[in-house]
Amino acid sequence: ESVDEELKGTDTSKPRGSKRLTFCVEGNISVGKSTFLQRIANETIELRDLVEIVPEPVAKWQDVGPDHFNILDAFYAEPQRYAYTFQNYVFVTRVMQEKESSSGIKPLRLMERSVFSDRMVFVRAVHEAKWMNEMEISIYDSWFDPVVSSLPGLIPDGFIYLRASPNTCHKRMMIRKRSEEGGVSLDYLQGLHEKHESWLLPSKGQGSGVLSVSQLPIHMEGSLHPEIRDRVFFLEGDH
Ligand code: TTP
Repeated sequence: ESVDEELKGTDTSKPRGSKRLTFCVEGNISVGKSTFLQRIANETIELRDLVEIVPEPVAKWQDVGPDHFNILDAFYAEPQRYAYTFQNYVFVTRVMQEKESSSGIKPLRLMERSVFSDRMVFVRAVHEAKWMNEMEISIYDSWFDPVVSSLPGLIPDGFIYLRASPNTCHKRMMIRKRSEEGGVSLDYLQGLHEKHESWLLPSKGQGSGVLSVSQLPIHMEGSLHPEIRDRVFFLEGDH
């Protein structure tokens, strides 16, 4: 409800004809991003006409081309072989998804994840795990900033961080049982959690309250635009 209030507030305070706002919903694997977005899309009648939901293109990763390759599965089965290929395809599908949703007229757009979490969370994790080698990370880095800068639709007005303990996410992942994620360990989720934290909440002690606005700058590290500093909303999701 607090989020609904927040979003309504954000939206109605905007004068007619002003730029559409885009927020990206972030958080660990299985934290509940899709559920959160579906609730907004389906259960909150007043918001339905105001908010366009852009889900993550997971289905595109599970069914590629006429041969129906499952690249998400290939990545988890052989991460060292496919991490770069997978992260490259994740980026490309986000660009396609953004293009498809860019002509919408609803004043608020909520997207599941962003190229920034790809870069700041997953690409870092696979590099640390040595699933991407130095050459591959250099290739990724060499195109990331210039390509993102040339596609302004990929840069959101802010982030909504759904935050829960890695334990909670692990339990939810076990219940969901997505077949590709059988080998995802609590340790891996712990690593992803820490990367979300240092990216979106670089200073600890800001985690209380149902909905708060972090006034803290986002770590820049070359990949975040200064205009989205101070625009991180976060929700505690352990319940
Ligand atoms: P998530 O983006 O975390 O989506 P989800 O469906 O788990 O989210 P929720 O339950 O909160 O709705 O990840 C989808 C899968 O893709 C997951 O196994 C992690 C993997 N993944 C990567 O390995 N690299 C990436 O860059 C991204 C975005 C996802």
